[in-house]
Amino acid sequence: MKLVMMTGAAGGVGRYLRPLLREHYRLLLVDKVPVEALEEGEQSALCDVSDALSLQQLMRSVDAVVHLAGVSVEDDWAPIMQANIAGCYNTFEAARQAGVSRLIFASSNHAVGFYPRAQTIGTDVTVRPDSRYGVSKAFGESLGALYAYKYGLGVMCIRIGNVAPAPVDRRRLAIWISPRDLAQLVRIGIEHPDLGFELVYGMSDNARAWWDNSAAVRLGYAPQDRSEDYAEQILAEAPAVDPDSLPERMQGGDFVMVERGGGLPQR
Ligand code: 15L
Repeated sequence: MKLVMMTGAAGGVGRYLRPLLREHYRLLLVDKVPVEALEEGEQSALCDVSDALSLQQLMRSVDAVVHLAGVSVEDDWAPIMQANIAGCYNTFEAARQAGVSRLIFASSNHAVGFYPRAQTIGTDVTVRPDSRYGVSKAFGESLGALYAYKYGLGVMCIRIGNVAPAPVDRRRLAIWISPRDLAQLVRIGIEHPDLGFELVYGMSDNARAWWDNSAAVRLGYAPQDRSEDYAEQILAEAPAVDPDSLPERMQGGDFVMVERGGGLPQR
């Protein structure tokens, strides 16, 4: 059984993925805070992604890394630079030094949040980050390309929409991904025989999507969940909004408003 290391394993996405991945892999769960409630097949280690040497030591017998660690919303530049820029570099570099063969990077839709919702985009467009956080995710994607093309690391960057058991609002009807669909994408990143550099959208089968996810479909992705199953209830409960406002027109939603008179986005 392959050994898969997950950084940021104590976070929300890590908690969703653990039970789905441990059916297939031995898991090394790494975080700067303790990872709770270990199950059979799971081991954990305390490590901050600022600690490049420890990362490399931990990766010694690891087959694949699922890199989730980092700041997960907009924030000040200092924490983003430390965790999402330097920490992301440390993780890719440690994987190279340790001879890891696959790295799955949790990117975000906020790398392209300044595209209008009226435009369907694939993964071939240039980035349009909506925040410093979005810039850090675009940086991680760029690192992924460097390590794939220059060093032969198999890299899959997943521009995740919003992971949750069900979509939580109107915007998330377009970008939602269920935990099991995300686990399927991660497994494609670990198992696909010809993975070079791949960039895909992390979304379920969403009728209201703004993204063309043919890059994922080409790799064999067949999402099992559909946000439309929740649409009637969500739309019935949705608050009235101004459809011409910037956060309603842009894919990134509230993230585009931080420092433009808007508050921090909902998680
Ligand atoms: C993200 O990238 C965040 O990590 C998550 O907390 C959500 O805010 C999500 O984007 C979203 O756009 O809904």
